[in-house]
Order: sequence, then structure tokens, then C-alpha cells
Amino acid sequence: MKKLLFLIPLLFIISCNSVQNPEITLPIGQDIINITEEHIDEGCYLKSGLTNQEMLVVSSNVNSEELGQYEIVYQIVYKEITYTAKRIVMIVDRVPPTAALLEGIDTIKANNVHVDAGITTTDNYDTELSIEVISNVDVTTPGTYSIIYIVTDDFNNKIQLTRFVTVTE
Ligand SMILES: [Ca+2]
Ligand SMILES: [Ca+2]
Repeated sequence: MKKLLFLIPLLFIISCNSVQNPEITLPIGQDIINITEEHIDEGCYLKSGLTNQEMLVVSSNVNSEELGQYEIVYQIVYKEITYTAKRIVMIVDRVPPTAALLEGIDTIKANNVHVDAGITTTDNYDTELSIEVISNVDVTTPGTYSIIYIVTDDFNNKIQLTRFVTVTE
């Protein structure tokens, strides 16, 4: 019985020590940001018992001017052990292109040529937008037709415009 009582405080100390194993905490931040927005690094910490130390940024290639996936690497040496952690930052484009119809002659007589005046486009990032044109214009038959333009940027943001074409007798 005496032996058992002696063991109890010893076990308690062992369990206290195991709680103090250092732990890396990476606070959740805004790590998916729109192009040209500033990335705010929420840092990284090594927690051991009651101490919470901020880890050093040893490398970061974040470039908010270019779409892509980037990395911030944190490091700290604690009790002769080096701890390393990584934060992934994504620079994305969430802004759709803008587009406007160019003025053209969209009412024509049957069997005349319709010239599609096209559209102008801009985007916050992409300088070469993809433009898909879907037209059902039939100049041989009087009626109202449409030309649909679908403008897509590199990040698959889309905008759609419609031109109406009237073919008269
Ligand atoms: Ca865009
Ligand atoms: Ca493009």
C-alpha cells in the first residue's frame, strides 16, 4: 500500500511533461485573395506550455501581382530542435471581364450582308480574353436573330452579351 502512494505523484509529473510538447499553431488567415489585394500574413507560432513564440519567416515568394500558388515558410529553433511550418497562399482572379457592344447596323434587308460590329472587352488581369460567338442569324429569312458573345478570362470568370439582328423583307 505504501508503495502505491509513492507512485501517484510521480505519474502526475510525467503526464504534465507530456502536455508541454511544443505545438505549432498556424492561425487561419485570408490565404485565398484576389489579384492585387494585399496578403496579410497571420504568422505562425510555437506553443510550449505557457510560452507562445512567433516563428520567423525564412522564405516567402508571395506575389499578389500574379496569379498562382505561393508558400510562406516559418521556422524556429526551440531547445535545439528546429521546427518548420508552411502556409499556402493562393492568388486568384474573381473579377469577371467587362464587355460592351460596338455599334453596328443590325437591321438589314433580306439577302444583304450583316456585318457583326463585335464587342470591346476589358479585364482586371487577363489581357487576352477568350470570346465565343454564337449566332443564329439567317439573312435569307426575315426575322429577329441573336448573336451571343461569351467572354471568359483565364480564371473562368464569364460575362455574356447579346446583339439582336433584324432581317426585314
Ligand atoms: Ca478577371
Ligand atoms: Ca487569357
